[in-house]
This record gives sequence, structure tokens and C-alpha cells, in this order.
Amino acid sequence: MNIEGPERAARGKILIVDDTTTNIDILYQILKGEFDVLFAKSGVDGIRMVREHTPDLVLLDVMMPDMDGYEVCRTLKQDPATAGLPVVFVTAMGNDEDETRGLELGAIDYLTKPIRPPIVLARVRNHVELKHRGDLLEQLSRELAQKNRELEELARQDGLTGVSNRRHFDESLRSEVQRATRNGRNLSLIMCDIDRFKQFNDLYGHPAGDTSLQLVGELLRKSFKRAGEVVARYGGEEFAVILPDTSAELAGHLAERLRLELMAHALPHAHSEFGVVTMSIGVAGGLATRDHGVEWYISSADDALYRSKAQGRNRVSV
Ligand code: GH3
Ligand code: MG
Ligand code: MG
Ligand code: MG
Repeated sequence: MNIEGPERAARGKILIVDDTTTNIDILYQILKGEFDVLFAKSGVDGIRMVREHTPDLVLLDVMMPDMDGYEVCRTLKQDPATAGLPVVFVTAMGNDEDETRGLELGAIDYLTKPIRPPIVLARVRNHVELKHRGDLLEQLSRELAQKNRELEELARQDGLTGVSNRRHFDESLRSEVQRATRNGRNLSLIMCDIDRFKQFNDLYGHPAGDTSLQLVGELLRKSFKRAGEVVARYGGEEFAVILPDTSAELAGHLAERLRLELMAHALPHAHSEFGVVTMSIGVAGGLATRDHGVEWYISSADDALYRSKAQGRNRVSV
């Protein structure tokens, strides 16, 4: 982004808060040529206008009847939404104590009367310029943070199917096993492998194979979207699902439903004994304990998957 961009070109917006009309008018005359000028005649009104109009700078009188300038400044600085707004005191109270107090409350500047117009104008210009630069930096860092989040999200995804990739799966399983062990909770793992997929590719071509993988990924994503559930592409045509707080029995039912849903999609597969694309599924689960670590989940789900293959494919083993 260009630091000389549109934000820079916008006129600064100044809010004058002063209970005396003459003071407002003097400042208005100095600033009106270069800035949009708003005014409020009491501290309470001033704070309301800051929230409504988000000015770039506040010129704040100290002595006002209901709520003095120090109190206004303190209020603005305490609210995160207005804390970054530069406050400049403009006051007849010119002794060191008053000025110190104003600056210690967070004011960026302290101008004493009588007002010297060129000095006021030059200082206001500088403060508004700094405020604009600060705003721009803040916006940039927000955009960067957003981009960063998007990149992190991408780094967790499998490029073809959009489900989690193997790396994210490994991390998630490790932390879920730890969590379930610590809290004595159920945890289940589902492993799915598409049946006769090599033949599918050979018969229909690799691009059609990719499309089928995408469909299976989408089916899995739709089936397991509760918070904490992780759907991942474990390898080529293998998918895995982590199910926190889920018993093996329930995971088995969910896996069976998934198997049937894929069959219902009826993707033709002429070289399969079922005529359509199917998958074999293995489920491992139960209470996580010290004996049931990450390796146990993986090898148990793998063993169950192997049984499904050996017993004729297109089935779920727990
Ligand atoms: P089984 O029923 O025993 O699982 O047989 P299978 O053919 O599915 O198993 P095998 O492991 O022999 O073959 C897996 C095939 O999956 C091989 C490969 O062509 C295919 N495959 C793996 N990754 C991809 C991919 O990203 N895109 C496509 N189109 N095919 C893939
Ligand atoms: Mg006053
Ligand atoms: Mg395989
Ligand atoms: Mg396979």
C-alpha cells in the first residue's frame, strides 16, 4: 500500500471542545481552510462527538463547567476505541503543574493562550499528519495479520480436497490424544481407504480420480463439522477423521453412515465388485489412556481397515 494513498489526501477532521464560543471561533478561523472542523461546547458533548464522528484530533479546553478537560482526556484514553485519538489541550492555564498534568494524562501537546495562529496551525498539521500515518500503519498491520491467518489456514489444508493435510492431522491427533488422556475422555479415529482406486484411475483417468477424491473430501467435511472434529487426507486415497468425545461404538455408526452415503452417490466404477466407488473403513476408539497413545490409535484403525479390506471391502470394522 502507498503511504501517499487516498487516506493521506483526505482532509483531517478536528473537534474543538470548549465552553466559550469566542475560543471556538478563533480556532475555527485558523483551521477551517485546511480541515473539517467540528465543535462541542461541553465535555460530555465532546466525548459523544468523538464516538460519533471519529475526528483525527481533539483541541480540548481545560476549564469547563460540567466536566473539565482533564476528565474528558482521561475518559477518552481509558476507552480502547478512543485511546489512540490525539488530544491537544488549548488553555489559559499555563503553569508547569497544569501542563505536566495534561501531558501525563496522555495529551500529545499542550498549547497555552494567547493563541498564536501560525503555531497552532503548524502543530495541528503535524499531529494530523502523524495520526494519518499511524492509522495507515495500523490498517497495514491488520491486513498483514489477516493475510497471515489465511496463510496459516492454507498451510493446514490439502491442496486437492481442501480438508486438513497430513501435517495438521498429525498435530491434531497428538493434541487430542493428550487432551483426552488428561481429561479421561473418549476419542475415536476413523480411517477410510477408497476401494480399487488404482483400477478407477486406470479405467477413467487420473483427472476423474482427482474429482472423486474431491467428492469424498466434501462428503467427509459435510459429515463431520462439529467443533473439534478434524477431517484429513491421510495419504493418496486415504482419509482420516478425529472424533473427540466419541466412543468407538458411535464412531462405528458414523462410519457406516458415511460408507452408505458414498455408495448413494453412485459414482460408476466398472472394475469394482460393487459397480460404484466404495470405501473400506477402520475405526479405533475408546477412553484415551496411557496405553492408548497416538500409535495405538493409528495402528488399531489401520488394523481394522485391513480387516475391512480382507473381508471383501466396502465395509466398516471396529
Ligand atoms: P484397495 O482396494 O486395496 O485399496 O486398492 P487400491 O487400488 O485403492 O489401492 P492401492 O494402494 O493399490 O492404490 C491406490 C491408488 O490411489 C494408486 C493411485 O493411483 C491412487 N491415487 C493416490 N493418490 C491419488 C491422487 O492424488 N489422485 C488420483 N487420481 N489418484 C490417486
Ligand atoms: Mg473554558
Ligand atoms: Mg490405500
Ligand atoms: Mg485403496
